[in-house]
Amino acid sequence: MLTFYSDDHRLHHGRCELIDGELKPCFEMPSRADHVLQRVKERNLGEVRGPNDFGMAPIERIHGADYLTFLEGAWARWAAAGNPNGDLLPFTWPARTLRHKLPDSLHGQLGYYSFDGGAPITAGTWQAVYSSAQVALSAQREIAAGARSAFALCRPPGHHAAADLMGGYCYLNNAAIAAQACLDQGALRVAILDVDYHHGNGTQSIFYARNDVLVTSIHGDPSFEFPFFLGYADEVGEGAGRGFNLNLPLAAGSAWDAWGAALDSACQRIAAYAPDVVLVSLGVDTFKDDPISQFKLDSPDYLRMGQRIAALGKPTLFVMEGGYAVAEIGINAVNVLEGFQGA
Ligand code: OKP
Ligand code: ZN
Repeated sequence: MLTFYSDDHRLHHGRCELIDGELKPCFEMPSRADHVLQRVKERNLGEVRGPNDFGMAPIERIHGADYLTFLEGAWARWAAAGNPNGDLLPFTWPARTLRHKLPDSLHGQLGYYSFDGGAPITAGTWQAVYSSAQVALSAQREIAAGARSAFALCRPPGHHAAADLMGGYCYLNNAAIAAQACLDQGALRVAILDVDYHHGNGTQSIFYARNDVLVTSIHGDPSFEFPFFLGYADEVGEGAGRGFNLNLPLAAGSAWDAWGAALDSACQRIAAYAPDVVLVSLGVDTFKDDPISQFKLDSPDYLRMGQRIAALGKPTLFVMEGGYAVAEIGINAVNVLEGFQGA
């Protein structure tokens, strides 16, 4: 299996996030990708390639032009306005009772284009997220050209990013951009399987009214877990997309018995959909020692996960999402890929 990877991810290194009233170093850190890359090499998974540059057009198929302009230019505006000592972080959002009108100010726009305070913009964020999307697109090309599988080692992750909204460490929705590229290059149906511990609210919202992308997700129940405001089982899609969104929320403490049963359900729905391509949003924050999550998967479970996905018998694009137990993230992510290949 080919892996696609860019060193540009290093240009995005947020300093802190607010956790339980304290500023702590961001869990979403560059060493995450380093560990995955190191494990890919250790296990001889296959060649590692840099991304091609497909430009802005495939990104604009998913994200709004105004949002992209804001994201690309935010740091320069922040720097021009003074001498930034910290990262750019939002602190006011257009919640209930407030107007959803784009204000002129940088901080107002930052709140308008985000849904939480967990996605810092730094000097190198735009270059990093742009390259992360190109990594996903490069792996997608491999699938379009006939490969059975490919691995996009994306960082920053993407599944919380909606068409014009960042949050949850995510800015550009790499998986959605790649799924749309599959369709634009001739696929009729793409199935997304989001195995990250957190619900992929961005991916769900992007495809919610469409039936050419089936979105399935297994995640911590939003009644207790981030992102709290999307990801319930009764969200089944709308309009033409009705019946093409499947959420499988699970209780805190879920281990392989419950998780594997949910994976079976998702895979049955995907098989019935008969997709041309399966795209896996591959988060490994379901791991028992993940510092911000509450599932109990163990490292060998990730081999089983890969085997079950392989049994779908479809061309499969793996796109890296979360996973914060930094020392084990490589083992767990590559176990999914090895389970897939060995099956
Ligand atoms: C991104 B991905 C924990 C705060 C959680 C956001 C988590 C984003 C996860 N106290 N903040 O889905 O792995
Ligand atoms: Zn996650």
